[in-house]
Amino acid sequence: MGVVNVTPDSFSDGGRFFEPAAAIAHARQLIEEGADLLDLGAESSRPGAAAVGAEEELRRLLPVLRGLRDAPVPLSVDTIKPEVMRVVLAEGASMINDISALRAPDALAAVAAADAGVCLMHMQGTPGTMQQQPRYGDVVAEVKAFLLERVEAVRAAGIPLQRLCIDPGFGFGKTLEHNLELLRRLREFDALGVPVLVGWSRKSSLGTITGKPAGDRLAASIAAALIAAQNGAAILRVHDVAATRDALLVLQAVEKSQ
Ligand code: HH2
Repeated sequence: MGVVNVTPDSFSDGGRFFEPAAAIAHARQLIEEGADLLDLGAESSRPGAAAVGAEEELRRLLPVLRGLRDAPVPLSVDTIKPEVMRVVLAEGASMINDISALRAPDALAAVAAADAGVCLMHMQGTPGTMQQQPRYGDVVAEVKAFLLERVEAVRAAGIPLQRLCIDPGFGFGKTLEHNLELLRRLREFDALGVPVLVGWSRKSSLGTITGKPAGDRLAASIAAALIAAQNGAAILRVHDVAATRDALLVLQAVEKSQ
């Protein structure tokens, strides 16, 4: 899953693809590099990011979504707002990636009404406060219990299991230690019976480990992506598609050679 941030303030590439033409060109580049799926986002979720209203979010998203109508891969939209979900689904989006796991009132109904995929992500707190003091007993057990509850809520709303994937939400209300434990024990999420999506690309935990800024975390991002793939992740949400794809091809070649 290649990331296309149509934002002025995303943590690693804010402002680079804010203009529709730049976002569309970037999306096409990621497809060329081998992305199987794109995730379009118009509201940054980095800690402390400014909230964006639905109208502004749609103003950013729609020209890009329309410009990619002929794209050969499915388009996901990263949003927490039901009013945005309804519009982008009507405009041809194939998937909703919701960092709040369809918890907004009316979000379940907005997605149930369409035949789209959904990513349900775990987050402790909100982007404004989530990194202040994340706390868990057993982080894997608590994230799993939350996602199980959301999977059940989504199924009760009439959305079949085949349309879902889940995401532990790396960096969303988690310390470095929480993120590492979730990655190490990622296989435990297989018990939920839906594909697992993982996003470690360029995240601050990688900066803590390597001492490098967001623009210099490519090698660290690839290492995390490969560990996630080896631990069962089905979808990797990444900014650097070409390099991640090469790394995955090596992993797959080794696995096939056995
Ligand atoms: N991470 C980000 C945004 N959306 N969605 C899912 N499902 N999983 C993630 O790990 C995830 C996500 C943050 O990355 P990015 O979009 O590059 O940054 P920003 O939120 O600042 O736009």
